[in-house]
Amino acid sequence: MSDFVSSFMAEVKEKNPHEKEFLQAVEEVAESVARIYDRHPEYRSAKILERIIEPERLIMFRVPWMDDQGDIQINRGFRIEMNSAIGPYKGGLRFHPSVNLSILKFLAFEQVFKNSLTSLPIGGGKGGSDFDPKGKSDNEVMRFCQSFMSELYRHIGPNTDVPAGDIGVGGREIGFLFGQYKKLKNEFTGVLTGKGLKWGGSLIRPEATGYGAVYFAAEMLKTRKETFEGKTCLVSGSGNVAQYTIDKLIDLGGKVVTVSDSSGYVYDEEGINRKKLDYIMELKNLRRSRIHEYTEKYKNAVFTPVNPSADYNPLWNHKADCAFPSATQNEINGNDAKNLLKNGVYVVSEGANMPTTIDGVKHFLDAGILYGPGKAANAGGVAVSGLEMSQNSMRLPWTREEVDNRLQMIMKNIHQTCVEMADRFGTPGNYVNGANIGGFLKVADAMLDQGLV
Ligand code: NDP
Ligand code: 2IT
Repeated sequence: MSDFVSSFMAEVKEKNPHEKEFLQAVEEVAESVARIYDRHPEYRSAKILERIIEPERLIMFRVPWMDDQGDIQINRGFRIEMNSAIGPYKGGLRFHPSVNLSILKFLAFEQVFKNSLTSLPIGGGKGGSDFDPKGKSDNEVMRFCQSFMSELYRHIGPNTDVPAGDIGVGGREIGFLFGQYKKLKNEFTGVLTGKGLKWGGSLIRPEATGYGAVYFAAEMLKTRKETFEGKTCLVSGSGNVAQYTIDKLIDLGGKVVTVSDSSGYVYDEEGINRKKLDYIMELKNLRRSRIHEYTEKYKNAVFTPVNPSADYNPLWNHKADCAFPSATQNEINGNDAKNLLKNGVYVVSEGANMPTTIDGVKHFLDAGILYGPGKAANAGGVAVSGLEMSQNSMRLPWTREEVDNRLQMIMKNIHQTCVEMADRFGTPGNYVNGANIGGFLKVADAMLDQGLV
């Protein structure tokens, strides 16, 4: 660790002692920014990184709602408006019992760089609640969303802050949130993305994160003149990102052998074909059920429960070529990274945000594999959100092909930026530095232009 990074991190730790996920995300970026500061003292003297790590605004609020039994429930709501140098705050909402300030600050921080990489005019934000949608009725989810929006509506707007989905927030939740915003503001605007297709949503938005993670991996493979044809892939998660990652991998000739949720994972040696993927979508999206049920229908597949506090996750210990972590943060630790490498994995494209611990990242970088960090590899979701905003502003929807072509172009450009920046700053092939530096420079220049605000 350079002197700059250790003294900078010591200060950040002192100010945010309990925010371990946030500190992890900042440390990784600081290592890359140190390279920029060495060559460009103007960013150092303007204290750009020191400013970027402080949210422009942080909103925290009470979310009271009534459950189906008539009992009062209280959750906590958050919105972190992290950086608006290049556009309105933009980023998802996460509803999950683990949500806290550290997790949302890390996500908002990552979002700033990710959104910058998309080349669209979107700043960074994130929000959510410790509400757990699991096991709740549609009416309970609706009442919660209405209460959440009854406070959030005064802080957001199509030119101010545009939330979207993340873990636990999909089409159903965006619908309830949009309905309440529209009622309170008496305005039909593009204030949220991931909307339904009949009321302002964009084609390809549901698919975008997963498709984008595969497009990014395809670009990485291209640098070695390879394709997905015949490659075995490990995918974690079974939600939005995992489903469309599998969809695109099937399209491109890959063989996906795993899928998971927070209770464990399924290994299907024969591979998940389109029919099986349809079943996963039915299980997760319609029946809102658990992934182990997959093995009740497809008897050759094996379900293994996973203990989250174990030393390693057996999902990452199968022979494969590629891995697409698509569940949550820190799902690949140092042991998992070693297991992946031992099993022949040489392509990792992160659909999830920060799924790999710092130790795990180090193993991937030392091994020189094709490792695409989340802020680059999963930027397709927010990129198509940006395209949804454009279509809303024009009041003109684009076709599926138009949006998919733009998504492919954006992922290609992000890949190119990563490669060029990694080269220019002396670490060829290091997509972590490439993404951090590429994302940072645009935001930093905008901040310099706009003065000390
Ligand atoms: P979903 O809610 O649709 O699915 C989440 C999946 O991850 C579920 O299978 C869930 O299992 C599993 N999961 C969630 N938390 C944990 C945990 N603590 N341990 C193990 N498994 C867990 O969310 P998304 O697919 O939208 O999001 C997945 C990841 O992708 C997140 O990191 C998110 O930040 C990131 N991402 C999402 C984007 C989007 O557009 N949606 C864009 C860019 C990144 P279970 O059902 O058991 O909870
Ligand atoms: O992490 C992410 O990029 C998202 N959850 C999507 C954000 C968005 O605004 O579409």
